[in-house]
Amino acid sequence: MFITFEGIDGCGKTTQLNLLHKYLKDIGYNVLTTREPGSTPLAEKLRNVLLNMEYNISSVSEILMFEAARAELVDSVIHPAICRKQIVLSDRFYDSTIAYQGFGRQQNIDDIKLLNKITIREIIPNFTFLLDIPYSVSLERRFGSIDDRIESTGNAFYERVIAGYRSIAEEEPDRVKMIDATQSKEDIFHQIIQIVKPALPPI
Ligand code: T5A
Repeated sequence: MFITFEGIDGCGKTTQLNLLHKYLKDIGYNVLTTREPGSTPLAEKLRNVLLNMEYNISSVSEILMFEAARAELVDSVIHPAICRKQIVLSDRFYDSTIAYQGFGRQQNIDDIKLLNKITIREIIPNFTFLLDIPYSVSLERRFGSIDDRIESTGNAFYERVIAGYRSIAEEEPDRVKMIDATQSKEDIFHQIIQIVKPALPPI
């Protein structure tokens, strides 16, 4: 089983992923968590470049670096873990590139979908939890932390990313479950569990 968490920066992905990880481990599942970009030595190096304010990266290079990080992660971590029947939870996956680079940076979405198809090797999440918050809430939750290269892009960019995520959820309602993430952590987790529990494989 493969579950991904999506949404704009500060939406609470990591919080919910950690709660689900603990819940599944406590009831006896073998769970692996990953983050994008990252979770392999090369992908973590690409993450440092992608988020670093020092670099002025073209939109096309940015897409290709996110895709390269994803290809590394899928090949060396996610695919083998799924073959071992582990439950994999990922903090972001290919929807991020459609939302941020496609909608946010206004790059060609069909081209991104093709690149995603190449990198994911037919690994599609069983569920994707889209934690939906307004940009103002993202700013509140990130108050006091220093913006990285993506976070510094600004309001109009994030409004397009939010709209992009919502359209992905509308296109694929069976996979992408959109949750109002302005609710409490506990209420959000309760909704996630209600969806995940009936679909869990036997231990
Ligand atoms: N990116 C990534 C692309 O542009 N294209 C791509 O293809 C990919 C893969 C990666 C950046 O790269 C971009 C998107 C990103 O800009 P990241 O590692 O995913 O960055 O980091 P962020 O999205 O910035 O994630 P954060 O760790 O900042 O935020 P999370 O994980 O969404 O939120 P979390 O759980 O850390 O919570 C943030 C704060 O809010 C509180 C938490 O306690 C914490 O303080 N919080 C809540 N407060 C109130 N109510 C709730 N329900 C709360 N839930 C959490």
